[in-house]
Amino acid sequence: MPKTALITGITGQDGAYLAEYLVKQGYVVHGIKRRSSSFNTDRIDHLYQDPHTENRNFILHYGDMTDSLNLTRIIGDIQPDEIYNLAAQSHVKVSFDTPEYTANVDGLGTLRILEAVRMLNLISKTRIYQASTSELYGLVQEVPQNEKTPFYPRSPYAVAKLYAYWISVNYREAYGMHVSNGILFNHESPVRGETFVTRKITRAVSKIALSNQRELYLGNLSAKRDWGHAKDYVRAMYLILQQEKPSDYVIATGVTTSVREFVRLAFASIGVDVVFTGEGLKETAVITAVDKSLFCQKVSEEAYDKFVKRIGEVVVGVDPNYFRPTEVDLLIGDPTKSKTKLGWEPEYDLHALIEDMMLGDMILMKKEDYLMKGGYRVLNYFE
Ligand code: NAP
Ligand code: G4F
Repeated sequence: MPKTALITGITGQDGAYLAEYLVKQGYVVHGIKRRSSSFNTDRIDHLYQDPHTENRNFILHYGDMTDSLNLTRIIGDIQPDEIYNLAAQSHVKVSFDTPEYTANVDGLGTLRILEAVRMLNLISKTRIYQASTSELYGLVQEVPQNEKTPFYPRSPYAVAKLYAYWISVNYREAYGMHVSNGILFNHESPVRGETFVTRKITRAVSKIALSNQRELYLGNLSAKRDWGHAKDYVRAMYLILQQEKPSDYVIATGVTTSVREFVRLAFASIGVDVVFTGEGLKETAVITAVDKSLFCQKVSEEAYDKFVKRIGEVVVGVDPNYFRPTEVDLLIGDPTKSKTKLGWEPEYDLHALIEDMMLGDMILMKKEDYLMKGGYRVLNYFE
């Protein structure tokens, strides 16, 4: 019999990569998606199977992390071998605007899953992965951070995730459940949500190169993150649930980079040198040189002629609206435990990650460029 997995948050970045990975491992994958007024399944459309297909191995259910009855019914119907609880209001800045909702989904949502498994007498059958986060370390108490580093959350998101972390540990200890926390550091990809900083940068750099955007505005350029690739990180989730005993693991690359440096590397990947000058709100990045052959190879010859005229101009500025009331300044993980116990190794370094994201966004933005230039008649509903 193939194993059955249930993924909450299957329409998100990690949900999509994990679903694809588990289908390849021979699993029957069930996912919970929210009802929304427009399609929210872009990332998993390639896995979709018509409901009339026999022996489907990819099945979606409507549900919501705020609805206990719905979650309990789905878990009872499927009786999964593994649950990957990835659903969350996952944007740190947005959690300051929606703290109660974030607590409900990210904190209590986890409790709802755990309680459903307990009430349905699935404790001996169902293993649970909880999507914990390096945001728990917040105002870091130790550098680098490992499984024993004390937590100091700095946002409503991180506080909600702190509850989820500890309620998972508590159910493991109180009821002997196979529940594990993956304390994942930032991981990105070409399908990363568009408002997280890396994707905001790779999208903007692509648009700026095609002359469809003049400037990019960011918040705290000095924040440092340990950025990996989501493809590598979903493999770690799977490995965590294959362990005989449940435990908590840091998943990270062990390398940290500032937002400022990420911007510089994204431009450099298409042959553009930018230099940062000024301080605080007055800090800007200016184009200083363009490598013609790399730019033409990665963008296009047509775009080069226009872009090269921008040497000396500002392309990045600071907008305080993107600052957070409390910031996490530095994250860098120590993945020793996951490397030794899980045998996990990331395949992507930061350069490979940026190449992958820039390639994806350049293709996307070229398509948009084509559409903007009249390749497609945009529907106007008020016409
Ligand atoms: P993401 O792209 O924002 O995906 C979040 C998923 O949760 C989406 O499928 C979303 O549905 C779903 N969701 C949100 N609210 C929900 C609700 N009320 N009920 C049901 N589903 C809901 O996040 P991600 O980057 O894949 O991250 C996956 C998980 O890992 C999250 O729990 C996140 O907090 C955690 N995490 C992420 C990172 C990272 O760097 N990516 C690091 C550490 C931990 P829609 O598509 O409909 O919005
Ligand atoms: O890309 P970010 O929004 O990610 P953040 O806050 O680190 O959270 C992500 O990673 C966590 C793991 O550590 C996850 F748990 C969480 O769900 C999410 O996936 O911001 C990264 C850094 C921050 O310091 C932020 O202040 O970039 C800084 N930043 C600077 N300018 C910006 C911007 N962030 C965003 N989103 N937008 C900006 O314009």
